[in-house]
Amino acid sequence: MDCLFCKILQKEIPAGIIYEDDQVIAFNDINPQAPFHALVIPRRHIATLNDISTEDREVVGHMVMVAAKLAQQQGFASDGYRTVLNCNNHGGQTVYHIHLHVLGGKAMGWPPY
Ligand code: D5M
Repeated sequence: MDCLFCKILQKEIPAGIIYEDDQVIAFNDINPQAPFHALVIPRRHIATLNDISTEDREVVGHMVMVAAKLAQQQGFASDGYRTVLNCNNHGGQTVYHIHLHVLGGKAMGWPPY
C-alpha cells in the first residue's frame, strides 16, 4: 500500500518519533504550525474518519489519550492545546491515514480560517 504514514510506521521513511506502543505512534509534524506539533496515528491503516468502524473504537480512544499524555509531558496541558482530525478535502486532509494533530505551546485562534 502506497501510504506515507504506513512507511513511517514501517520505519521505511524517517520521522521524529516521540511515542510508540502496540496501537499507535506519534511523531513530530514536518511542517509545524505551533511550537509543538505532533501527529498521533494508529498502526492499523484507516484512510479517513469516515472509515472507522466499531472495531476501531479502542484505538481511536487511545489516540486521544496519547494526545493528552503528550500535552502533559510537554508541560502545556493546563495552559491548553488543540487536537485536530481533518477529514477529506473540505476538512483539509492531505494524508489518507488518519492522524490526530496535537498542537501546543501558544494560544490559538478559533474559528480555523
Ligand atoms: O495533515 C497532514 C500532516 O502531515 C501535515 O501537517 C504535514 C504532515 N506530514 C506530511 N509528511 C510528513 C512527514 N514525512 N513527516 C511528518 N509529518 C508529515 P492533514 O491533516 O492531512 O492536512
